[in-house]
Amino acid sequence: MQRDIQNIVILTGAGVSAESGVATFRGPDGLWEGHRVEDVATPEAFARDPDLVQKFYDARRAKLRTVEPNAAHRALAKLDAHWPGDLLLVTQNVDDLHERAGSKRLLHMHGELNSAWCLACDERSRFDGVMADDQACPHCQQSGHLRPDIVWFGEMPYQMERIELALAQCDLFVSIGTSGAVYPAAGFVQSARHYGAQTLEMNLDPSEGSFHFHESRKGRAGDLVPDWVAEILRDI
Ligand code: BV8
Repeated sequence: MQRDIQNIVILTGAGVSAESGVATFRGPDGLWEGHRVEDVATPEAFARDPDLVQKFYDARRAKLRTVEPNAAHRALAKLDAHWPGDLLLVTQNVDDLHERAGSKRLLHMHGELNSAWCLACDERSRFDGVMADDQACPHCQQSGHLRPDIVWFGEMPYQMERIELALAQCDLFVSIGTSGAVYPAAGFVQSARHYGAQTLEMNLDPSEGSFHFHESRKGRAGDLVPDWVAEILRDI
């Protein structure tokens, strides 16, 4: 690694949670009861069949209680605790494994399973129950207006200005466990390179955007990420 790395942006995708037992989207385990994510994770699907979509997210929210962070999540949390420069972990994942491992400088650009968005009062609140049961909003107490606080296809990802600023200021952009299939996240490597950052990918298979990266390491996140964190912390 270059010695003059101060500011780091890390992007993670479903591959970082795979070894915790959380299904990825486009791998062999990537379908949910025969549904492609693209067919369920849309406002149109929610309008057409809210119960199906709520059940899709209720099932994934319940699954969170049965899984634990893995070595990759823990290594990234260690980096968060010890890195003296700027560090922003941007996750596409809607699970809570990065925060449970201890990452603090973290944002969920595609939302979170453990958050509910009330369409009656527009407030968001922590939620770990069953949304298909028409529970009341903790803020306005009205029932039947909660939707998963998830960014669906066709919806604007969260905190894009903050992400773009971090990409403009970073010296190193690292992409871990993502297929590079979904935008705008898949375009972050090009933005980072445009601003002169070094770029590193760690993935089980080369992503769709692998050719954009200066360096690409092939393997499981649970193996590659702890080694990389040890390497970069050795250089500080
Ligand atoms: C938007 C929440 C605009 C749902 C998700 C062309 C150009 C630009 C945009 C588009 C375009 N065509 C269509 C679009 C729009 C669309 C898009 O990109 N579609 C794709 C399918 C082409 N994008 C959007 O709609 C986005 N919004 O563009 O808004 C806009 C502008 C103005 C105003 C309003 C709107 C919103 C996208 C967000 C959709 N929501 N998630 C949910 O989670 O239920 S996306 C979904 O895919 C997940 O968030 C997931 O994180 C994301 C990406 O998937 P990955 O994380 O990469 O997972 P995947 O399974 O694909 O890959 C896993 C990888 O890990 C693999 O490479 C595998 O090899 C690797 N792996 C596996 N095991 C391991 C491993 N690696 C390491 N170790 C292991 N053990």
